[in-house]
Amino acid sequence: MSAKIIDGKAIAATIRGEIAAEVEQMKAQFGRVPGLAAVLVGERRDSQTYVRMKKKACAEVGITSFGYTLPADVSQDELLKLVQDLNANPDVHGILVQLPLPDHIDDETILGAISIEKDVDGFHPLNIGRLSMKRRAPLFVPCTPRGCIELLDRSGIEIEGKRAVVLGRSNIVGLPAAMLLLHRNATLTVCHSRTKNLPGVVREADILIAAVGRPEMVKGDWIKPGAAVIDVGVNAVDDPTKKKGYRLVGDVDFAEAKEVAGYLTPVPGGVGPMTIAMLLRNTMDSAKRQVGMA
Ligand code: NAP
Ligand code: L37
Repeated sequence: MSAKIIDGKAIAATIRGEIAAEVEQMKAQFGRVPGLAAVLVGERRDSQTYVRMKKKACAEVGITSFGYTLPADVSQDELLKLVQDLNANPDVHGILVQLPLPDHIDDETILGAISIEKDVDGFHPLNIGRLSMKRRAPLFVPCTPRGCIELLDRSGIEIEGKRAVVLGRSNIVGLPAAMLLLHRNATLTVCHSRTKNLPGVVREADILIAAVGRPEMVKGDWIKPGAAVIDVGVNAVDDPTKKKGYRLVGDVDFAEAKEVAGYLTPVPGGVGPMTIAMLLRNTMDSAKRQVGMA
């Protein structure tokens, strides 16, 4: 059997089209467009790339982006001051502080300072708390986990009643992805670095979300035949045949998994583009709430 490859790039393009139409409608009805502030601290290459891609995606759908690049040694107070200014700015409907932040800055303090109405990354403790409780709706769902669920939904994969395994429990991916699957009535197992017999646990999954940051760790014989496999990992591995000297691989061994899984996301072109599409979606929804558009 060969898995159906879920085309995240195409699904993300569809979503961007939906958002562009809503931006037009907002412009016509309210004379306003959504605004996203993207804050980048320091010079990490990966973060620079992602923030650049996010700004470009904003421009493509008609969302105004405001970029703020701060030096790695900026003080916590200065960053806090910027967040407070953005909270007060009526043209900014969403605030994204790209993680990870330098070590001398306490990310909990910064994320907690973002107005929850503008927390389009969904990392404010109140949004995470609501995400974790029954019958409480967060204002925003974190982008990458939301993108994973959207890929399942738009591929017609049922979640309710299924055995779901999330590999990884980070604050930004694994944990919120697990909470979303629980809300959707999956029967959930969360694995991490202390899990015993990982292949055996993963093999029970009808739905697998892999977010460990270990290149091609999940092998074909870990996967239940027919399972839906969402590969969140974005790992650079050396490859002298490439112009850049590296290529990107996921946390799943794609060639092996393709022969076993029912559905599989590629890397690149799977979850990554969805992360950005969901950021636009959250920013659009935030602007709609703030201008009073239904
Ligand atoms: P992270 O903060 O490093 O968390 C990794 C998680 O995996 C931790 O819970 C860790 O367990 C677990 N883990 C690590 N090694 C393991 C092992 N050998 N066996 C079992 N569990 C193990 O990473 P993250 O931020 O969640 O990111 C994960 C991956 O997703 C990375 O490749 C990252 O680049 C990618 N990512 C992609 C997107 C996207 O949009 N596509 C967005 C964000 C991240 P412990 O908790 O026990 O340490
Ligand atoms: N929302 N996302 C949000 N907030 C943060 O603080 N760190 C972080 C975050 N992570 C993030 O932006 N990750 C991410 C990862 C991959 C892509 C985009 C965002 C992506 O589009 N990846 C492409 C390949 C990109 C490349 O060629 O380098 C892909 O197709 O997977």
